[in-house]
Amino acid sequence: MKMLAVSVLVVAMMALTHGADSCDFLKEFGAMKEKQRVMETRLKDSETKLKDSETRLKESENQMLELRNKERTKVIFSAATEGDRAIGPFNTETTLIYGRVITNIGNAYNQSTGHFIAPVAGVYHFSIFYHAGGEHRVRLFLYKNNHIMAETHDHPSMSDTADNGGNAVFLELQRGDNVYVNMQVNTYVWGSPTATTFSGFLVSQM
Ligand SMILES: *[C@@H]1O[C@H](CO)[C@@H](O)[C@H](O)[C@H]1NC(C)=O
Ligand SMILES: [Ca+2]
Repeated sequence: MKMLAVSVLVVAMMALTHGADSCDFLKEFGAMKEKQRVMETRLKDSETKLKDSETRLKESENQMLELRNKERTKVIFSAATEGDRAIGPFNTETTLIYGRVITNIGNAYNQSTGHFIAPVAGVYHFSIFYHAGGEHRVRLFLYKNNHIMAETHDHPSMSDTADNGGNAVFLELQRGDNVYVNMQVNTYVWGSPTATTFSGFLVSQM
């Protein structure tokens, strides 16, 4: 509006000093007003475009940060049973405690409970291996919350002196899901700090 007032003043002064007739004066004034209107519209368009660009840039930045955070989330653990001793048999299904932590990046595995709690939603990979005397039954269940997702099983026999077995599985987990290994009733494994292990890692966040 200030610009318009100045324009009016300039045009009025031109009209006075040059003695132009009022018709020319009005024409010129009208043309200037139109030019100004066009320029104001263009300025508004540019401002809108700039705002759009800023919004898009902000969105891109947020997406980049989100991706970077996802990449930084590392969850990797390996744990083994402790001591060189028999574990079991028990008269109820019992969680096998892998008390010796080998690797625990992200601290999602708890060696006092034997539970792995997913810190983020995603696809995880788990594996279990065991060693046991062949004359005993071995049966380990890998649980997700209250559901058996994988197991490893060996029948008792007197003809083999030792068993080694295992299993591995990919699981889709929500944050807070609980993964652990139970020994079936009346089964047994050899508690070994190297042969009987439970491992897992986050493959991909979702
Ligand atoms: C592991 O579990 C025990 C028993 O629930 C708890 O007291 C302890 O704080 C947990 N450790 C970690 C590192 O979360
Ligand atoms: Ca056997």
